[in-house]
Amino acid sequence: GSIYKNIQDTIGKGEKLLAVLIDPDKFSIENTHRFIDKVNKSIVTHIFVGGSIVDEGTTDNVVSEIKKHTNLPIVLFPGDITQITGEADALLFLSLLSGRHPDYLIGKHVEAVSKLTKTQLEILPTGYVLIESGNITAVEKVTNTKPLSRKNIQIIVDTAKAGQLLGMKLIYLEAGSGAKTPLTQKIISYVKQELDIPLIVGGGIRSKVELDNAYNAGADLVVIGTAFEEDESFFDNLRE
Ligand code: 1GP
Repeated sequence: GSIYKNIQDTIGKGEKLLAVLIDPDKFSIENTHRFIDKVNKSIVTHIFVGGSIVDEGTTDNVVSEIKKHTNLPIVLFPGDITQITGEADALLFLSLLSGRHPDYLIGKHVEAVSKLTKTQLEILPTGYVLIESGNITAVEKVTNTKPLSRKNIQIIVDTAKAGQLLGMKLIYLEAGSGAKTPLTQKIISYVKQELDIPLIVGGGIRSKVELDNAYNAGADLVVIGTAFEEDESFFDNLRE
């Protein structure tokens, strides 16, 4: 439980965490050294690896390569079972609580067990809550589930809280990769107030202001993918 404990300890000290999300499908492996060098020199604390659709074997190769160049924890954020690799340090064991698709609530999890038990991955049970963002994102398409409406904050809060009551260790509020607008501070703060477990927030965060907004509203760990994919110097601009 070292990665989870580290997250808790860091939050306990009043510090915030930042993950870069690497989609193995879009990542050019020959650039790993240069890319991860930038990550190492930035304020990033975690490397998340995952994507909606990734060719089998690609995640394994990408994670092994990243590992050669960093000591940061590598956490799988898998779009499907084929993205599970023992090369990483931990895995977000995601339940898509915003949807009502049995595969993403329990089905895929059962299928994953035989693979997981062959690894040393630290398993992080995570309630994954997709919220509408103005455009249809990959998660919605791939899982064929509807995101929660931004207008009904009580449903969002209750969904996250239900995840905690089910024993999940993290809640991930997701606007979707490439979301038009990130989640509002109101949504983040209302959810945070009801939770005793760490809160991850991601989707559509493209500036220092938006990052700080998420932190100030109560996000403990923010995930950024697209902004860094589009501009590798993005994290240089996030220093205090
Ligand atoms: C997606 O929350 C992450 O699952 C990151 O989203 O690519 O929009 O930064 P972005």
